[in-house]
Amino acid sequence: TQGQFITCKAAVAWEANKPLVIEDVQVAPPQAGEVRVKILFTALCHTDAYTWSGKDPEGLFPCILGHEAAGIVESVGEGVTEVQPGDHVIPCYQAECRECKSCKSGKTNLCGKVRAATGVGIMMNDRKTRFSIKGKPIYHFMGTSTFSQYTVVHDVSVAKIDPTAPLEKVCLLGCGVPTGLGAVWNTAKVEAGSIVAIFGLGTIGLAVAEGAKAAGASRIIGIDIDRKKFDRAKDFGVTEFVNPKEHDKPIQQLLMDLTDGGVDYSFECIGNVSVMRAALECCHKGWGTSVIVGVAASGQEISTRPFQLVTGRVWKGTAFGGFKSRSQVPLLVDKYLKEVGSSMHACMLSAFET
Ligand code: NAD
Ligand code: AHE
Ligand code: ZN
Repeated sequence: TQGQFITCKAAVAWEANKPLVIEDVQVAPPQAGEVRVKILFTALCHTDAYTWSGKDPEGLFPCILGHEAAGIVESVGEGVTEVQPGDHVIPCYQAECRECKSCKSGKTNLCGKVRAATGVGIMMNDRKTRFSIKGKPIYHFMGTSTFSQYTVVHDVSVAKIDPTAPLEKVCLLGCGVPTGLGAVWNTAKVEAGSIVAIFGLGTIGLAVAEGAKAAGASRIIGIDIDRKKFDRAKDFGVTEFVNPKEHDKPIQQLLMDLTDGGVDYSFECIGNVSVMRAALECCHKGWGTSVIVGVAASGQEISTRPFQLVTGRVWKGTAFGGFKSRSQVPLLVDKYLKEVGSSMHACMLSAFET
C-alpha cells in the first residue's frame, strides 16, 4: 500500500451535533515529513464531544475526530527518520519538534511547528487534507483524526513506543491519563501531605486523583454532580466526596469549611467557567493553586475578584499535563509496563471501560 491511496472506514462528522457516519474514506499517502498510521485502538475524550457539539471555535466540518489512540506505522513520507513501517506509535495532538522557539525554551510543551495547520484541519506541507470521500476533502482534527482505520499525521506528532505494550490500554496515554497525571506532577507540582480538590471525576479527574495519590496527598476531595462517579473514584485515590447538588452553600465556602480555610491545590476537570471560579476560590489564602484543565466553549470567560490573587491564590492552566509528547509518552508507556498490576494499571483499565 506504500505510496498509494488506501480506502478504509472512518467515522465522519459531517455537521456539528449530527451523528457520526461510518464512511469509506480515501487516505492519501504521506508526503514529506508525514506518517501514515494504521489505528488499532482509539478512545473517546470529552474534547471530541466538545468539538462535535459545534462550540469549538476551531471546529471544522466535515471532519474526522479522535485524538486518543494507538496504532502501527504503515508508511512514511520523504525525510522521515524517527519512525518506520511496523513501529508501534501513539499519535500526539500536542506535537514536539525540538527545534521551535517553544520547544527550545524548555518552559513549555506547546510546540509551535505544526499548530497553525492542525488548528485548521490541514497538513503543513501543501495546506491540504489527506482524507477525501469521492474527491471531497474531509478535514483533519487536532492533527490526529484517530476515528479512522488509517490516518496521516506530521512526524513531529507521533511517539514511538515499546512494541510489547498493549495498544488497547496505552492508547489512553494519547490524552486523558498524561493530562491528569501531568496536571499534578508538572503543572501544580503537588507535594506530599497536600489537600487536593478535584472538580469533575471523568477520565481527567480520575487521572488527577491517581497523580495526587502518587504524590502523597493527604486528602483528595472529589466533587461531581453525578453520584455514580464516586464508587470508581475511590479506586483512584479519592478519599472524600462532595455532590454540590446536596448542599445549599456555595461549593467554595463548603470546601473552605471542610479544610480549615481552603485546599492546597484544586483542579477543574469539567470545562465549566463558574466551576473554574469556585475551584480558585476554594484554595487556601496565601498559597493555594488552582489548575484549569477543562476546556470551555467559545465566548466563555473566567472571572473572580482580583483580591483572590492579591491574597496569594495562583491560577494556572495545563495542556496535555505539560508533558513533552514525543519524548515523554514513550517513558509513560515504559512506566506503565513496569507497573502493570499497580494503580496506574487500574486507572487505565477503568478509564478504558468507562
Ligand atoms: P468527562 O465528561 O468524562 O468528565 C466530566 C465530569 O464532570 C463528569 O463526571 C461530570 O459528571 C462532571 N461534571 C459536569 N458538570 C459538573 C459540575 N457543574 N460540577 C461537578 N461536576 C460536574 O470529561 P473528561 O474527558 O474527563 O474531560 C474533562 C475536561 O477536560 C473537558 O473539558 C475536556 O475537554 C478537558 N480536557 C482538557 C485537556 C487539556 O489538555 N487541558 C485534555 C483532555 C481533556
Ligand atoms: N480548539 C479548542 C482548543 C481546546 C484546547 O484547549 N485543547 C487542549 C487539549 S484538549 C485535549 O483533549 C490543548 O492542548 N490546548 C492547547 C492547544 O494548543 O490547543 C478551543 O477551544 O479553541
Ligand atoms: Zn483529549
